[in-house]
Amino acid sequence: MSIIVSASNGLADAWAQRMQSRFPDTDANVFGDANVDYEACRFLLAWKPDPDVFTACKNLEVIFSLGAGVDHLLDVEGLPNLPIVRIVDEDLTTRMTEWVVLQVLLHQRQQLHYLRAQAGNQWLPRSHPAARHLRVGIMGLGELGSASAKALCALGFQVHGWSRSRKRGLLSTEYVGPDQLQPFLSQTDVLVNLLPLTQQTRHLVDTQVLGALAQDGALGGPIYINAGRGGTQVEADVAAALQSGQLVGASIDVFEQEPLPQTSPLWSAPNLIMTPHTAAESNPEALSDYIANQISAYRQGLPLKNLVDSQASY
Ligand code: NDP
Ligand code: OXD
Repeated sequence: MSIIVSASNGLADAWAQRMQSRFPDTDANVFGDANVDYEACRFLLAWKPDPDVFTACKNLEVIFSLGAGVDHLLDVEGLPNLPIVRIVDEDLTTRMTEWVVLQVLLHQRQQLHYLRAQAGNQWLPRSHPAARHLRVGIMGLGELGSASAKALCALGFQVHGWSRSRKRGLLSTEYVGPDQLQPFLSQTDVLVNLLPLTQQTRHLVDTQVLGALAQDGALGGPIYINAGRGGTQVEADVAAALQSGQLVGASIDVFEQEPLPQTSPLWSAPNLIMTPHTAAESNPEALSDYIANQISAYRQGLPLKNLVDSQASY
């Protein structure tokens, strides 16, 4: 019952070593290593895996996404119809919460203005709205969206959310489904996108969605923040909205093509903070116990947790 890792992010060795030390009696290898008995592999740990792993490892039983998102797996040719477990862990959730809160505060507290002023040796105080006067709308109230919502509520922001199904009691105002997208947007000064990439969410955030955000907010116009997936936004529309002032600021961690091509209009868009898909990294040291514990449970006949819904694709 050996373990195989296929990850194109430079962390495959680290994951295999962690699994090997957790299961000394089991082989844990990286796909492509010499002398691996691929037919013995039962567990695949994958991040944007090599499609050949599915041809070589014919006896897989469970696939572990090395991330909370699974779009990187679902479109790989030859993906077998097996249970897919995604990462749901406090370490990853905390990292994402930190990033979201940081970005909301950077815009609320006018940090881009102060960085520009400092670069020009200028002392330029500017007032900022109180948290209680800003309406933050979170698209995607799952593991990550809910945690960010709680943290922002604790700081005093007015937080509401939009998802596919109602989360009873999480927030006083929740919007559900396509019919409630417009009312959700019209009450939003700061839009936080934490949606998975699915057929329904692809290119959802476009000129129309950005144009439907509240225009009368305390920051003088809306802010857009995305750490979900780049494919959920139309990047040319986001860049145009920043250029025209329709958006007064944005923070983006995820892009349709990564690394972001040099030709992207986002590189020169004003008031945009970009990070290179580092909002919440899946750290092998922090997260290997989560996967190892699930493998142990599975071997004992216990159910797997945090399985991907193959119909919903997340
Ligand atoms: P979850 O599956 O827990 O939550 C997804 C949320 O999105 C749910 O609330 C779901 O609604 C909602 N949703 C899905 N489809 C739709 C739709 N069509 N309309 C409205 N709402 C929808 O995922 P996580 O919170 O764990 O992760 C979210 C995403 O964050 C991941 O898929 C990944 O893409 C991204 N991510 C990015 C990272 C980074 O470093 N930038 C790190 C980790 C994750 P419902 O609750 O009703 O099911
Ligand atoms: C993830 C990611 O999905 O890092 O976990 O993007």
